[in-house]
Amino acid sequence: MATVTDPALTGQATAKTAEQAGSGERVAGAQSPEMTDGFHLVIDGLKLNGVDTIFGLPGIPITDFTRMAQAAGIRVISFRHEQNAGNAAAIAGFLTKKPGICLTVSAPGFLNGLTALANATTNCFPMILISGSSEREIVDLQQGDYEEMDQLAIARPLCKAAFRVLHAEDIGVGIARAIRAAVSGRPGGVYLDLPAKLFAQTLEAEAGRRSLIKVVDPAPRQLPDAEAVKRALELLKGAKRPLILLGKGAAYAQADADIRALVERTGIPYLPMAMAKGLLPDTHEQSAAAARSYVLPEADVVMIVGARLNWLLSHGKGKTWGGKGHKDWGGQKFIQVDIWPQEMDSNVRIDAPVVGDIGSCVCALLAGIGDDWARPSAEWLGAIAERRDKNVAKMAETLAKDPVPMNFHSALAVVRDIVRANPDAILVNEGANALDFTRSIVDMYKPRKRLDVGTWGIMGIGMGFSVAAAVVSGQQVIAIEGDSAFGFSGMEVETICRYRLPVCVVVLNNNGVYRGTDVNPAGGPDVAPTVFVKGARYEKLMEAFGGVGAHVTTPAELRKAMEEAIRSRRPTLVNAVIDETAGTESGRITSLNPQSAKKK
Ligand code: ADP
Ligand code: TPW
Repeated sequence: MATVTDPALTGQATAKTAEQAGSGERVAGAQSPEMTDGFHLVIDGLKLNGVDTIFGLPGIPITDFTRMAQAAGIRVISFRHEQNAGNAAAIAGFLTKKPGICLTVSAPGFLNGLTALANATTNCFPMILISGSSEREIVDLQQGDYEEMDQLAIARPLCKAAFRVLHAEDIGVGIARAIRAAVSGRPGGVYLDLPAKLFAQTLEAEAGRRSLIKVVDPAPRQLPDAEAVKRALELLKGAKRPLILLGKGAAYAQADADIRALVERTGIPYLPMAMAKGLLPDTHEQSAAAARSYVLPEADVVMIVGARLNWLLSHGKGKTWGGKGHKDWGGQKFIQVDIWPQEMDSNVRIDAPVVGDIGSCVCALLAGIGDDWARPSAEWLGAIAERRDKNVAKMAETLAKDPVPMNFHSALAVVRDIVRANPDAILVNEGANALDFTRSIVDMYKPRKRLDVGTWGIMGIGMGFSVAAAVVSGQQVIAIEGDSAFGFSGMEVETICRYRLPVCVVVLNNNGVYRGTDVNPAGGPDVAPTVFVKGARYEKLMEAFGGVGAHVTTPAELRKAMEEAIRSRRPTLVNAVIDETAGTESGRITSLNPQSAKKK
């Protein structure tokens, strides 16, 4: 049997004799034990657990590690800023159900990666941030080491679990614990601290091999209780106006066929959250997305699958749900399917919690449904269809317009057509108006094809997500970016060019954050805080690194540039100039801006 330090397996001589490992005074004889070291044990431990890609940025103490990992056959994708590498790892985790790995240097590199780690945890994406760190004894006595920081303590509150490995023989356990913590139960971010000294430690290769762990069943199924399933089905059966809400947990679960069967066999209308779009095609006749403001207050029983009743769902109460005041309950009964028991009752009472992994829960629900399930009344379905058809017709009218200058709608009508013609393409999306309009205008047809700002509404995921999506799927990526949003990770267009990734970035350029029209209230020489350089030529950034740049001002030009990008699969940036007066403050969530009660 090949061992993990077998050179044939790792693509590199991972094991060394004691002499090669540096003990020069020893004469290498037949009896010299084969040696390994911290560098190789980390690589072997990761490979043993199926890690084939690392997203990171080299420097002390991990530069050699990146070389050795590459030599050992791991794909090492090197970024220009750790936050983007971290975002790449996080979304790779979401797409693959395996922890995405981000690798950084100590203190500043670690901190740069930390936002992505915290964001991954918030969004339930499995990732492991591995950072090199400085000398423990100097850090702990605060004696001022190179890049000194107590990284473990800082990471701990921002992730699901944090571990540090001090001895080479513990590397296997450290990696195993990190993997289990990231993917089991509710997925999330894990921090793994590897001090510089650890990499250099040597160990007899055989002892090293024995210390590694191949994690068996890293994300064990969690079967729901039969009683809980029965309770949920009884509640659903008694509903007059049922609704199913699908969240990104449902997309993550990769139980696509069963989820679709559950929706179709019950005949219940459903609403997808942003990253659950495409779990069933957005054009599905049971989609109530275009009648959202009607179904939320009107539904009497709502089954939530892999979504949280957080701000994105107005906490399950208030006017959105038919309540009188902003904290009033609308009277719905809730069924919630989630792997994390503590999610239940977080905002409103959950009448029928179904705790388990979504695959197992949906399977159990399907089994309990049987063949004689009564579909919802024609009255409920008809009322939804009426609103939906009206809203769809209204939107079609808006999209058919061809205003000069181009605006969000006329540009996104093009993107909608392109995505329809390329349903396997992965859409990355960030911005405010650029986000909200894309979400509502561009239909998705397949699961896990829409990646966006998630639970925090974070800017800066764009290029990191795009790189990872292209790397792990090999598919075309289309990134629809507000001009402000793009700026947060824009330098990674070099990374996209370097790895020749099929990414087409479309910057919806309206000269600023939200819009480009604000003026400095004091009338001084500085522009307003939300305003950028007018007429910026973002496409030249892509050209600077050998990619294709296009400057477009009409839907026809936009269509041509996007079609060419997809045909050629070349890195492309389309600077789509739109009306600088288009868009609203904060997009759809303008009401979240605090307003002082004080009279102006
Ligand atoms: P959205 O933003 O789409 O509403 P959230 O991120 O708020 O979705 O919610 C996702 C939910 O899915 C979380 O509560 C998480 O615990 C749950 N979840 C994630 N993966 C699984 C899984 N495999 N099985 C069950 N629940 C899951
Ligand atoms: C890490 C606040 C939300 S949306 C946005 C900002 C700065 C940019 C909106 O302008 P853009 O889009 O991208 O040009 P558009 O279509 O409206 O013109 N910092 C972080 N995250 C968030 N969410 C912000 C700031 C914000």
